[in-house]
Amino acid sequence: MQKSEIGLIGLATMGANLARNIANNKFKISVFNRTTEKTTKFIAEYGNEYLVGQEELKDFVKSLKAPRKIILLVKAGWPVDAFIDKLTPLLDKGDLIIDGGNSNYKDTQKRTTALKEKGIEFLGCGVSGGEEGALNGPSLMPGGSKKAYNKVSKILNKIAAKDFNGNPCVTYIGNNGAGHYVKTVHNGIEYGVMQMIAEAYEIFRSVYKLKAPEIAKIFKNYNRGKLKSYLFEITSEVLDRKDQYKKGYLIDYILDKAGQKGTGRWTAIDALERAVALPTVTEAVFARITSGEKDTRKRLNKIYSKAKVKNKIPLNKFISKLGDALYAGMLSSYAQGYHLIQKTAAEEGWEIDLSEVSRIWEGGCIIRADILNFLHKAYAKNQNKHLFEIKDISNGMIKTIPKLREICGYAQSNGVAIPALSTSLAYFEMMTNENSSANLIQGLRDYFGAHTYERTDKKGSYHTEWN
Ligand code: 2AM
Repeated sequence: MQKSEIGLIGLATMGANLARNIANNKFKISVFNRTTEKTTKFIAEYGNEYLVGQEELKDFVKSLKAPRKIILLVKAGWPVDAFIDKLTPLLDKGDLIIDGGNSNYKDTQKRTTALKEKGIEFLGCGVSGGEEGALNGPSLMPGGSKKAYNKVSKILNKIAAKDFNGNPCVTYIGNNGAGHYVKTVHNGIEYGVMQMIAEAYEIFRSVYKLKAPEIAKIFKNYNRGKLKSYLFEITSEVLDRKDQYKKGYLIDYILDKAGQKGTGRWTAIDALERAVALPTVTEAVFARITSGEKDTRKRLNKIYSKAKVKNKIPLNKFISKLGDALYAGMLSSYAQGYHLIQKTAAEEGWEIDLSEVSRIWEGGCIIRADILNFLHKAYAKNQNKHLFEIKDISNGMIKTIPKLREICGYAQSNGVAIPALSTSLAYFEMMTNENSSANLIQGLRDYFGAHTYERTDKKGSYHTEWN
């Protein structure tokens, strides 16, 4: 039997769909799963001349053309290591393992080093797009050696989604853990954007008392303009879905406790460790955590009365202002995420092209949006700039920031929590203010702890005898 071009281990939804995508593109693929029944069932349903399954790991490895290429799509964490350990004795020098799961980039760095010693190549490849993306075209963020990337670039280019110009949503991101890192930041940005959408929904619901399908219509309209994106599109669909069990809309029966798998938190922790400000993502993580405190919230809700709605802005005017506010908030969130990538790339020695990163996020992935095409062009000649200083962006910010300021004040005076929107604004205000209030912080630190301070008029470090 003819050997397969590539193999895939892990037949949960993402793995199964990615395997079908590869076979649909006429690359012969072998699949394997820890639990054999899954393989048998999958092959019974989807097997064909391009898609074959093996029950034994050694037969799976034997079925692959040399140098072997094996995609791992198993649960992130120790199961990845467990499989690598099982695989390596069966592999030869020059073979390649590609981890397509949501692995922590630090694990990817460790695995790259450990496998290199054995002569085995390793790529940590971010895959975004959920189940549908995996099947019809995900956005792919591969990191590792260029040599390893070149071994699979043909397949990755074929299976990826298409950007706005019809090119594949895949690019070589950089060495080592760079691919998984960029995927993590992608997920962090996703947390921020989703939180801002939820905050907008909350203002419509609690201040304007709109019903789910009315809010769905507003999001549908937002999705026709500069906010056009996958997340806005599916927001209107989620809000418009009638419940299948009871009268009314499904959204009103969904419990307000958000889950998380950890990539947003990793992004926030990494930003803290590297001392880069990433408040929108961090607040989005906190908002999910707060949502989990349902019982406490319920108790406290009984003690405190809600703010009375004051001076309502007419709905039509509000919709337009909020659209601008969301746009500015999203740009602020992107600015933070991109700045984090820039700083990390410099520290890790990765050459990450932010124009390319924006381009491969134009299609396939969860944050795909018209804004990304704008960022793709904006970064083309401005790799090292902060997003706020790129001319096309600053023009947009100058127009929309006043609306973000107005909306934040308005929502808060009406008792609506808008952590992501307000911190996106605060980040903008702080980053665009030459004179911060940290002179007072330094004065206080020097007062109680003799931490010293620098002066504006001369060099050196100073201490004052305050008492
Ligand atoms: P399973 O079907 O045998 O559970 C997503 O969970 C994928 O990762 C599945 O293919 C699952 O295999 C695999 N997986 C989860 N935990 C694993 C482990 N500890 N070792 C190997 N594979 C694992």
